[in-house]
Amino acid sequence: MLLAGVALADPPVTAPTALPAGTQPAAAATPSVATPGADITVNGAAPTMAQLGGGHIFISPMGEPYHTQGGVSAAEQWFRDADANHDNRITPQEFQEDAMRFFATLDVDHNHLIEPDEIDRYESDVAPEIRVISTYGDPTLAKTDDDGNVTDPPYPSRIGAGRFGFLDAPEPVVSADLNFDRAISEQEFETVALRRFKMLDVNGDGVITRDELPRLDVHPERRNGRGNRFGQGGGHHHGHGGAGD
Ligand SMILES: [Ca+2]
Ligand SMILES: [Ca+2]
Ligand SMILES: [Ca+2]
Repeated sequence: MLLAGVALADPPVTAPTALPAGTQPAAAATPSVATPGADITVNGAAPTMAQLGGGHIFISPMGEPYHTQGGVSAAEQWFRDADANHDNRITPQEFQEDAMRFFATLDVDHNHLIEPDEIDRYESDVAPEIRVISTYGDPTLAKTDDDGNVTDPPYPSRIGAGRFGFLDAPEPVVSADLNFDRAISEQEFETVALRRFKMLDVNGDGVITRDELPRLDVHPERRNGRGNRFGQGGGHHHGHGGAGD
């Protein structure tokens, strides 16, 4: 769809002089925009209207897995769901409501806490993809020099859920346990949601728009090197998956 829009904005040059004398160049003033399913207007379109990229697996900032089959990316699907009033901005309230809706799905026994058995369920049943922790780089990027010395491929910069989301949070639910009592309260989850909101509101204007969100790889499993523009270059974690050294 976007490509179609680009093509419209930059039409092939056809020689207007080829028109027979007296023929009105009627179509010129009204370029055809009858692209099927096009809900994006070219004129004055806000940059926030561009869909979020990325692949078909996405872990939301609060840890909810999204899977899409085609069409929109999983990140885009999350944005649309979180943007409850569909104004292309996610407010802190919308972000927290999205978080607490997800919290309720994790709080199986409805005691307003996510406790260890519910964390286990989250990690093994709800979002098993976050457990696929690889500390090894893409083997196709390994280099062998003339002497046969092999240079390991670069380590991936993200592990766990961090490979599928905007934030470098390998386990976004457990990391909301602010007081380390092995349970996540509603208040903790809300507090952490607001913190994560602020991290993603890069320009600090109080709303999250699509254009300020980090770009996601289509193939996050191949992500390595420096990661995206969200940075985290400072050794936020060390890629050993908590296995102990
Ligand atoms: Ca909104
Ligand atoms: Ca519970
Ligand atoms: Ca913002």
